[in-house]
Amino acid sequence: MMKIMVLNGPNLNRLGKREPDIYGRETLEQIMASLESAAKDNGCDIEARQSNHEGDLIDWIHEAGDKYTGLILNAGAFTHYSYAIRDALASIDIPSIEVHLSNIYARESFRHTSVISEVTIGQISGFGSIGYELAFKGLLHYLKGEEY
Ligand code: CA2
Repeated sequence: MMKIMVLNGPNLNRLGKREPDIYGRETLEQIMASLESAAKDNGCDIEARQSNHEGDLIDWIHEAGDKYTGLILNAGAFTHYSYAIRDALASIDIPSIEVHLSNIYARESFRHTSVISEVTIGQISGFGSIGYELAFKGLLHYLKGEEY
């Protein structure tokens, strides 16, 4: 059984409450429930966690590297400047995919940089909540060793 860790970073627990034009109307719980059901249909287990704290995310990245098959990560604003999260991703041997609900390249210039994308196998940005399922599909494809 493949086990996928899904991590969500700062402020993503506020989804569905404000800025629906940018982030949609679904809550994080609803988005994770849809992902879990899509994963179950493919015989995969999802462990979804959210934290507003960088250290929690780093500890969970390490845990994913030790105990999981793959990692899906929306690091929120840490994406743009956290070398510590980047180093954590570089320190594990499982594939990870970066997800953003919004198109970070169509927003403020500080969001155009991702310091983590070099150490992930790919990035999904701008497709809203379905982005997590696209990332899951890409990860599965990669883990099965299929060609792109
Ligand atoms: O588009 C994404 O998924 C982001 O990772 C979301 C982060 C942002 O800092 C990144 O640049 C792009 C922020 C999440 C904030 O979520 C909110 C939810 C409701 C209301 C306000 C913010």
